[in-house]
Amino acid sequence: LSTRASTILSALEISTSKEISGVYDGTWKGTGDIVESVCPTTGEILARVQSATPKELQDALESTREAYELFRNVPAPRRGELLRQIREALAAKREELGALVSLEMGKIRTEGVGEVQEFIDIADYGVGLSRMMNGRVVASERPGHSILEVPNPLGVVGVLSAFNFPVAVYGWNLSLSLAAGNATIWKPSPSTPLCSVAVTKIISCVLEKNGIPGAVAGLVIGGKEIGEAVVESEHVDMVSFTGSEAVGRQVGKVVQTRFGKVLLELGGNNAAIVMPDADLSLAVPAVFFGAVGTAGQRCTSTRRLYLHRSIAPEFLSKLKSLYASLIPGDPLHPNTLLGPLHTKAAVGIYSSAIERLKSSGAEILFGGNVYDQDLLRKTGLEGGNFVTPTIAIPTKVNVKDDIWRTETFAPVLTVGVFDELEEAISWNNGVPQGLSSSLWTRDLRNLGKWIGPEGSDTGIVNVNVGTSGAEIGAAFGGNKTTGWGRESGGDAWKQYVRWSACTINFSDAAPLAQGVDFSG
Ligand code: UN1
Repeated sequence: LSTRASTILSALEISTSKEISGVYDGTWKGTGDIVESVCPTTGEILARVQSATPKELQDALESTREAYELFRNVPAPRRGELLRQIREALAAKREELGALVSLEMGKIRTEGVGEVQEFIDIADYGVGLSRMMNGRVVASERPGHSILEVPNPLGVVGVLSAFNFPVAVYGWNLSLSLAAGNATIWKPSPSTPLCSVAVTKIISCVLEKNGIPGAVAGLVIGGKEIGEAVVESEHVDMVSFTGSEAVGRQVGKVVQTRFGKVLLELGGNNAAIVMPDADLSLAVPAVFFGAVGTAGQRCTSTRRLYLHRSIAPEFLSKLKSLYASLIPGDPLHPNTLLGPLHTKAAVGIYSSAIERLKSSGAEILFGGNVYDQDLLRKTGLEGGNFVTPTIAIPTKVNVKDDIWRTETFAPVLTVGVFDELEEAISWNNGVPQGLSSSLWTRDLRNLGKWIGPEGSDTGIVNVNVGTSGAEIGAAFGGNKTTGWGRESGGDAWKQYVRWSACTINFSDAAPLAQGVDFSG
């Protein structure tokens, strides 16, 4: 193993000499297929992780269930105290975990550390929430009666997360779920197993130290069949899934068939709209970060750019110079802004998207190719999945066309020019996905239109803020084929509880509602 990798792994007490257990339900185990963690920057195999066998998964599901049955009786503020300790333990390893995210996922260091910070933030939020998950008292129409709305723990929450946020998205789910009194079982992306092992180690330490069963935060690493088994399991009350639309559609159907709860975070195809009165000194760098940050691998990455005709040439020339300043590099290096794509397969998807754009007659204003291997060899990055961020201008905007409708998980930005805001909003809304969108303007009238009933139909609707980089306080999620799920802040916690409407009679009579008389 390279020193670059072994320093990071040993700082997190991940053994580099033997195979790593990928299942935790109070004890570490795993005798299933081997999952390899491959560094997207160098192609180096970082570790071999033992996944769950079907039997180990069933055992873990049972342990999680048992852990829930105990944990649901722990008072909520006490659960908050556990989250506070988890938050402290994560903060103590912030830099190390952030570096591991960069090493294994490929995002740049500040974003890797930022992702751990996002977990810390949502854990803080969970601490507060643990004393504020209030029900309500509702006025009854009957004398001497009261109606209570009581939030109780839900059960077991299965969290299926994606490679692109291997720490934060689990953090959103764990924090709310734990505050609510549930046990979780985490099935991470099989291509980022080390991040999930490192995070689970930190959390299990806190739980065990407090005498709480470790299966309250279980882990099962594995491939498709393990994911399917979690989704099908009657032990799992809610499935929170982040990933592609195609898989999400399956997950939704299967969970619905057994009447479980489901929370879906699927694709994004996010647009930024720039009005003539926008402050370009803010809008250009924001679009640059939105489209190129994380090498275009956020669900919230900017994929479509709609420019008002009057500012389009100036905007594009400024944006192009920012693109031209990019040098691909090791994401662990503090000066790098552009890391690799996560997998070789993603490079293929990038290339076919470029082909499709070219064959449709689109102008490639910038990029459009995989990085020159000779250039990469000079910096020792020839094993990495590097592609040039691309700006493409199709011959026209037709949101019915695949060029505009498909989410390509790579840094490809497609540009269109409009004359009226209404036209740009209709393009924004014309695609199947509905995650994030961003309008750049100083004019209140545009803002009102954008956030109102005729405005953007996405879950995240920003003004003078890019499409990506949401804080934890707002509910995160999207509409339409994005799956309608909401995670993180806002009222998202309300999905992680079982609501009971309790009508209580304190009187000496038993009147029926609506004045119904059944006395004969
Ligand atoms: C994702 O892309 O899956 O808004 C999550 C953002 C981050 C979370 C993204 N806070 O970009």
